[in-house]
Amino acid sequence: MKLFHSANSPFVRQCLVAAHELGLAERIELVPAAAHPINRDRAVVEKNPLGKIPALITDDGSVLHDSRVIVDFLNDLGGGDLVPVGDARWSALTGQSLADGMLDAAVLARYETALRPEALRWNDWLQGQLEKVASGLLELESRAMHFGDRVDIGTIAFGCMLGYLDFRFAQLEWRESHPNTAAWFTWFGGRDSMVATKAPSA
Ligand SMILES: N[C@@H](CCC(=O)N[C@@H](CS)C(=O)NCC(=O)O)C(=O)O
Repeated sequence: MKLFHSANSPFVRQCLVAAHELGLAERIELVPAAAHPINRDRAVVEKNPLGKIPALITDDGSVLHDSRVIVDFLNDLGGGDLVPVGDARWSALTGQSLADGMLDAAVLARYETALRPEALRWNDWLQGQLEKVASGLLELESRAMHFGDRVDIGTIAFGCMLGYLDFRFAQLEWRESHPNTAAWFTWFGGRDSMVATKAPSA
């Protein structure tokens, strides 16, 4: 399998964390990609018209995206239980949805400050994105104390989202006002799968 990859992408990281947890990491060849909303990486666009990463090319040549589909596929391939069944399924899926929505907002906020020319920036819009992150963190704070030792699509997504905040938005100092989340992330962030996939400069 080949995975279009950037070590800075929290969505790619979710796939890699899942692969490590499932014992599949060795079977994935990482293909460096420079996904960018304007200067689109043509090699990625050829496989994923959206030009976004992650995109996975399976051993039979099929192309899978986005991160949720890839994690689900890897879980199936590895016979894992990262996608819970029964009642736990809906909570895990909704957690994944919340974390991914926070990441979408954080990545857009990052693009706004790192990519958009200064004269075109719109501070209200930026603040709106950061408010999504803030209200998501509040919800996570009420959930984190119930996570226990869960490792699934929901907790993986939350872990990678928090890792991205540490990487790109350290100034938010989210730990100070979210102690339950901080305590949980001390444990989750120390898992081998998370350590092995940490962004290099984080
Ligand atoms: N919903 C997608 C989001 C992926 C995404 O936004 N990836 C970013 C990199 S972190 C990207 O490819 N950005 C390039 C673009 O927006 O065109 C997923 O879960 O995989």
